[in-house]
Amino acid sequence: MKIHEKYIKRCISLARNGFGSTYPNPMVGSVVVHKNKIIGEGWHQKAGLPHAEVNAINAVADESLLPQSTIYVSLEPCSHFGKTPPCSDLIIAKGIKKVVIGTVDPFAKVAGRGIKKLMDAGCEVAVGILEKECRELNKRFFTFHQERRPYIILKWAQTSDGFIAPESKDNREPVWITGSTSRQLVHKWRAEEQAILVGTNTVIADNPKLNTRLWKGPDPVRVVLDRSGRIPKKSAVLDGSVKTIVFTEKPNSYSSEIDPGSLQNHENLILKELDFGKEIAPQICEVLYQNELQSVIIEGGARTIQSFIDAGLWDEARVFTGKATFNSGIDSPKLKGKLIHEQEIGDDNLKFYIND
Ligand code: AOF
Ligand code: ZN
Repeated sequence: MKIHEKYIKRCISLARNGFGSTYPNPMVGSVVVHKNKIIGEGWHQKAGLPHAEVNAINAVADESLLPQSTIYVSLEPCSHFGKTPPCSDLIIAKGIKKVVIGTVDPFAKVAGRGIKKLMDAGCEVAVGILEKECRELNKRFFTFHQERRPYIILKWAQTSDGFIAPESKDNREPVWITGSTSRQLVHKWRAEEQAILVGTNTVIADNPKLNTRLWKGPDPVRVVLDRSGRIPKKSAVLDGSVKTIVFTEKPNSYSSEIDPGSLQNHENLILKELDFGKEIAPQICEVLYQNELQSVIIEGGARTIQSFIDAGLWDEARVFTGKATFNSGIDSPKLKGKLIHEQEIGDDNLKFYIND
């Protein structure tokens, strides 16, 4: 029904106001409609603060209109006592009889129970309005709860002749394939995800800081693969300035090699044992899930990215192609995905793929 879609669309744009501040909660928006007019709006601002429905209901000036109103919400109203009391109880208590919901909540404590509560109380409930858009809005939250792993974004830059890096050799200077605007965009992306992952060779070749210094935003948790401890212990990724998970074969000998004096915060360094003889991607996903990381951006190198592609463990790929050519070097990852968007950024080309 078009009218429902119009109001759920409004819920989605309200929800987006919470982008970046609701984690681990989803972004949710809600409107209260009386006689085809919005009389209250709200969104979830931050975990621990009231949910969207509470804010929308509180924004209604004349409470006596609520029993003749419809409440719209982009995500199923909750049914559990978490940091706040259940929204479905509030809706019932306020006498609201009609509830229109974008999509079911995948969170195990809710997952249909909010809808059931409302229906048992005699509310008229419609579910699945702009469902795809409502799930897309919280793609990280949905993937995390349904697949029990983080939402995975692959990012790399390749030359126009298809190389991700020049031939590996020790002590080479980092080589830039993309321009400054693309680099700034990557820092924005880093600020949007909860974790950033790189493999050993990327750290050795580029000594990346993996932070968001070109953009205002939080630094993601660092995830570093260092099978046999080849990464120089003075690398920027091991400075302990943010939480850092290092996957290695021998965590015990690893920790003894790290100079405590070079670490800004020792507790930020978490060493995890990984069986590199088996597929690594599922094991990494499991640890990130246990650490409640809902998303990760994987920034290289080719082998690390390829191991996630081969395991089918990726959701999006963002691929820059620069004007430069290397003639030889390390081949860029091979991926079969659906191209959904393409744009030019300065002299670079950027393609977005999804795994479908
Ligand atoms: C809603 N409306 O606006 C949001 C919901 O710990 P709590 O109490 O904040 O509950 C968090 C869970 O509630 C979260 O995992 C998700 O399932 C749901 N989020 N529900 O009714 C909202 N943000
Ligand atoms: Zn709620």
